[in-house]
Amino acid sequence: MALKETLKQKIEEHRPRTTRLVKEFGKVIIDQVTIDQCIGGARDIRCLVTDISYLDPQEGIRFRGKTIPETFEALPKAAGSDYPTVESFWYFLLTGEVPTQAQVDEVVAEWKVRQEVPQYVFDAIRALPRDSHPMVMLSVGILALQKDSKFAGFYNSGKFNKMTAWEYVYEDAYDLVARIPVIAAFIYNLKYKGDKQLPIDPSADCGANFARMIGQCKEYEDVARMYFILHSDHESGNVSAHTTHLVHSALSDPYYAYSAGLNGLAGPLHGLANQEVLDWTIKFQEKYCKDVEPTKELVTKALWDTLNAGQVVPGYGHAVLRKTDPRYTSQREFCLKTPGLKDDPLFKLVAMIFETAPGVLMEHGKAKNPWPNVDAQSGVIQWYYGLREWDFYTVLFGVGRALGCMANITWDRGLGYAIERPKSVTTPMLEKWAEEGGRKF
Ligand code: CMX
Repeated sequence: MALKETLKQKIEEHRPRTTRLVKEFGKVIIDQVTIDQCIGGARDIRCLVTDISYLDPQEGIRFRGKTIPETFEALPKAAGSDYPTVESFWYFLLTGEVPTQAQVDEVVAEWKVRQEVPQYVFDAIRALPRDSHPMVMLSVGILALQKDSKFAGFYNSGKFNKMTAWEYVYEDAYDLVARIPVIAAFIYNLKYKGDKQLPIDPSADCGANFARMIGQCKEYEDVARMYFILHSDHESGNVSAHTTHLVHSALSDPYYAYSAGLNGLAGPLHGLANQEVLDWTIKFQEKYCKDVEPTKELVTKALWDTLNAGQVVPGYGHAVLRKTDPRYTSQREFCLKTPGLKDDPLFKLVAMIFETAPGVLMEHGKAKNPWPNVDAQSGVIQWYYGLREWDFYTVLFGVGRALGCMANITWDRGLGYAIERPKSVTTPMLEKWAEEGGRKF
């Protein structure tokens, strides 16, 4: 069955479950909120729902119930590759079903039609100062696409219908995931390659096409596939996914929603951490290792210098995870099995930081999770393949994250989730409830 038909069936089968939960069990209590959660970033409060992915603090992410190795194992692979195509993963995220090769082929063919980016998007990005951060360019590019939003068109048509609204979100979402790699490649060539643009390869899948559009080698095709899949989704509470969900909950179309999500991803505590990791590591080399090989002692000193300066160690810690991020492990395994990369001095240094930083962070005693997250390992792979402009790394994250955010808001509309509107309280209220030992209901 074609992707949209499968999705339609899944959404229609799922709807009664959501309706029943709200109607019959709407008042069942599933969580409580403490003052530190209220002031401390709503950490751990169970008030979002998604079936696209789930993040276990110990185990890490599962996409549609599958761990990262299980996901890579289950999905049909790109021709001549050990990695699945991004297109097959898109089918899987949306439907929860592993597609057949024929279903993947259909998505690959449709993706090619959808990936054409209108000229006005490139013009809007070109009009920006060339030294704008590439995340600004990406966010502007996505927002520029809004003009032709099918969801906005449907809403404005006077025929808006809650039951079919998801179909228009799906159309925009699919266009967006197909176009964002092309926009990202355009930004790369504009900013770092003197605007020498490379054409779309109509014979290639998303990963291969991206590699070719940024002038990369054949091996990089798997890097792109792996990278976009690993960064796609991390349940709903992270800043980029949550922002996208929140903005779309006002029935803002997918372009408004994802442009906003990207602005959140651009924060150094979230997606920008991958650029910060490279910045930290290169500065470490320049400062401490001009004439000597890096050692654990030097790494320890540099980590303490960072912490004593009141800064965070980028790439370490997590709001939910309490173990090494399996997205880190997956990328590390890629490095270890890639000849050249496993002996690369920067990879060796990142490996040394991995051996050292958790102990330092434990001794420092603040971070609840001293282990590396996805961002600690991703930059070194890009660096090895010659993509050394590290302010571009968050753009790569943004291309991958689009898959999860767009799958999520398609389902948000399919299940008719409400506009998001949590309740605020005031400090005097908190002080009163604190003295009374809790709020009296
Ligand atoms: N280095 C130094 N201090 C850290 C730290 C780190 N890597 N991680 C957490 N801490 C500190 C926090 O800043 C906080 O300090 P204060 O009490 O002074 O405010 C304290 O430890 C407790 O924080 P936490 O509960 O362990 O972590 P949070 O849930 O508040 O924050 C995160 C999570 C990721 C923002 C934080 O670990 C961090 O800043 N890490 C470095 C940046 C990073 O790698 N971000 C990328 C995360 C993955 C992604 O989204 O891409």
